[in-house]
Amino acid sequence: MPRPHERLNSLSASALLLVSLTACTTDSAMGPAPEPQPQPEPVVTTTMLQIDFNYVEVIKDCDGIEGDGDFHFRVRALPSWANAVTVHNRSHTLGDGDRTAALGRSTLTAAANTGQQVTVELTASERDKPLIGATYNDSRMNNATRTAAHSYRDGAWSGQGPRTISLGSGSCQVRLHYTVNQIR
Ligand SMILES: [Ca+2]
Ligand SMILES: [Ca+2]
Repeated sequence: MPRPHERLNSLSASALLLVSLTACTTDSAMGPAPEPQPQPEPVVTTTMLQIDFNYVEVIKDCDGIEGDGDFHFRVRALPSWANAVTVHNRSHTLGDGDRTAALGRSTLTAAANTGQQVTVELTASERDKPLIGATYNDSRMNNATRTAAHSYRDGAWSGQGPRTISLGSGSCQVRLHYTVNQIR
């Protein structure tokens, strides 16, 4: 024999069930079911990142008293959701303290999912020519590469603002200057 309060709970549950069933019955008695409405397109939220590749600066030209350095710079943006973008891929003759012109701008749009990433990559070489024989890359700047990653998390991109990527050391050094801005 259930105790009084248990019995009351049981009655309440039955009453709720009854109300629920009654509601269903009433709805279907109101007439034919309404036409199914077309489903709205799912909202795709996107984010937009703008990267200005400002210039590559030659800090030390890898040639010293022999003259200006004979550089080749490649700059790429590598989005995790799309193909790599080659921003710049050219040779330059530059001495200590010289810099390239502006390299360009990449505007990248992605689904706003945490984990999206853009890697900025600088690759540089400096050519030397012996008195006799073929040119070769200076061993201190021989397709040197370095990257910096920017990732999207909870609505914001990491590493916004002015950034740099440096290659080399001592008398053979270059540096990419770029700026990261989240547009959306
Ligand atoms: Ca050199
Ligand atoms: Ca050289």
